[in-house]
Amino acid sequence: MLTRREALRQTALVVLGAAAARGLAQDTPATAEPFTLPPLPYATDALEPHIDARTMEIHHARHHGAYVANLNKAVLATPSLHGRSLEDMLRRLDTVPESVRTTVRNHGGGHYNHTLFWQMLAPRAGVPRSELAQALERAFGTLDAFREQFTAAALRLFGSGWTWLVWQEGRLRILNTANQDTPLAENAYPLLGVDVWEHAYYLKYQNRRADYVAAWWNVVHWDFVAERFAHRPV
Ligand code: MN3
Repeated sequence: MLTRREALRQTALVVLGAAAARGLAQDTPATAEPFTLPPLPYATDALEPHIDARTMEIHHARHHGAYVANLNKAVLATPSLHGRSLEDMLRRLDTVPESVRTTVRNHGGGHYNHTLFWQMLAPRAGVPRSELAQALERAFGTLDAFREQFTAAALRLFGSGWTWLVWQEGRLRILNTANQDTPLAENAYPLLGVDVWEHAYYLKYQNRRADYVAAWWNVVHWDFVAERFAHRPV
């Protein structure tokens, strides 16, 4: 049985997911800006001390904002893309006209990845819920072993990119993507991801990515991850 508080929280998660999904679908007609920067689901200082307010401000408004602006410019200039969802474009990049393919890959990928990233964070981390916890244990042995393998993947990623926990070919996997490439392009469904671009941590942690990733575990929104796992594609 769900307590009332849990039920309210799940409703909030679903509403939040729906709001973010709207940001990834295009409004018609195509004259308007097709994609919008979703608001952060918490205050910029909510993840202190693990992720500082200034980093969150710049990361959300400027970096994510620029991905949205550049994606909109490319889509508006390309009539064959009008009305297509971002997920569909990223899943089938080969169907995106060559003139804007790199822009959609980088800036569309940036919009998709960051829209998820904000929702994957919360001031209080919680713990993986039972179904997800059991699946993680089956896949990686123990929850600690999962954390260790995920952290190791994030530290070994050279340059800019993301480390993900994904559902791919019927199993849980850890996946690294370069730059703003998305798991969608690898036919994988992202459950949890950490942004390891320096812009995600340099102000507070400088070059110490290991310290950033260690702190990041404290603000993982496990309820959101568990919801995605429960609704993963079969
Ligand atoms: Mn980023």
